[in-house]
Amino acid sequence: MSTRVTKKLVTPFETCGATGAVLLVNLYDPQVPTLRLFLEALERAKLPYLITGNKLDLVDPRKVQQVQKELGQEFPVMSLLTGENVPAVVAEIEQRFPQGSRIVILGIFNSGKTSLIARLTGKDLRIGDIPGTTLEFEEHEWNGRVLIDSVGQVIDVNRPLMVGYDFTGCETPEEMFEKALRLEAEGILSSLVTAKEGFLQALALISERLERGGKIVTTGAGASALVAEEIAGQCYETGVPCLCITNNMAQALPVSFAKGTAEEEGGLARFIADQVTEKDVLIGISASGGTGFVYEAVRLAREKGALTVAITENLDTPLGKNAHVVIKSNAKPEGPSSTRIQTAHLAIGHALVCILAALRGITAEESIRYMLPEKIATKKMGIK
Ligand SMILES: Nc1nc2c(ncn2[C@@H]2O[C@H](COP(=O)(O)OP(=O)(O)OP(=O)(O)O)[C@@H](O)[C@H]2O)c(=O)[nH]1
Ligand SMILES: [Mg+2]
Repeated sequence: MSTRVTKKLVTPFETCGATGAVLLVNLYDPQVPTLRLFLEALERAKLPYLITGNKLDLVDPRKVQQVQKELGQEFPVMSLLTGENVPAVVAEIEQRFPQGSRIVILGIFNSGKTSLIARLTGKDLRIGDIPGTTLEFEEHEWNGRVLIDSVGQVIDVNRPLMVGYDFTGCETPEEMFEKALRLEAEGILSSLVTAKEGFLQALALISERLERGGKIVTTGAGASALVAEEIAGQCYETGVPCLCITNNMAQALPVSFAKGTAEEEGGLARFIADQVTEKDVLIGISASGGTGFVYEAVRLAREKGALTVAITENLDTPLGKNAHVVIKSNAKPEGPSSTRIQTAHLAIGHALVCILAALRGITAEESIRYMLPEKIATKKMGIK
């Protein structure tokens, strides 16, 4: 019923035989543009649905109103953790979907889909804050109905030309190019609101650390490793001491061969945290917020007294929870291959380093000096 596409999942919920759906909204990190995709797909499948907000314990009433406004409808809200308003939501599900219904529980990862099913059925199910705890569709009997647990990421397979971008409607490479660049720009601009508060907080705290002689350490995996490297490079061009450590094996070689580090994520996390002192800043970058060595390095560095900053798309994740400050992008939805999130993270990183430079009064001339090659005498080839 679910098809694995590398790390991500296709959810053709139209084929799971559902007669109704509950769309769970994580009020703490609602990700409205992705929820709109879910709603569009529900409308297309003509499936009766009920929206309900979860994690009420983590937000104030203003946030609830804001999410409801953005989604253009009111819906019941609850906390599966504290139990607040859960009976009312359950009653609404029962009333809405008669006995014999097959109800698919939809929502972004960590919205509490499996938690809801566990609560209703009394079963002991796998629940956790790592993105993608549930990786298969699974059916559970409840009260004369079937509840179908689903995966927390929808890749819309009805858009066959969607890899990184949805090219539906584009006929020529020129149109595709224009669309791709517009979508990249949108990913940056829609992060303006979600990232601003964390960005300004991080900026002030990082400035303090740098003034007191601290350095920046950046880390990330895969595409986020490239973002981490670029931030470190920009730091160097503006005179900020910065070290970048990723899971790039070429970079980890001396350590990995000698000590076995990087064979498992815990070792790499320890290695990264070892390079961070209590004076320093660790910036952990992870689009998902669930990269093991990144969130663990952040936890360890924080324990040592370092300032920790997360750049991520997903707030309600181990990385989001472990860092002192979260700079949240809002570039989703993506196709199976994410591009806009990294573009947004690069823009955030560039802004961070350039504003730090401006605040420190670094001039263009000084910056050029940081970039000039500096020659020092070196031995002749072959002399040992
Ligand atoms: N604070 C808070 N946490 C909650 C609530 N409901 C669930 N959680 C937590 O949120 C995390 C995700 O819960 P799951 O039920 O695994 O979420 P899911 O939607 O099934 O996630 P995936 O399987 O990854 O798609 C877990 O750590 C839960 O304990 C709530 O009402 N409040
Ligand atoms: Mg689950």
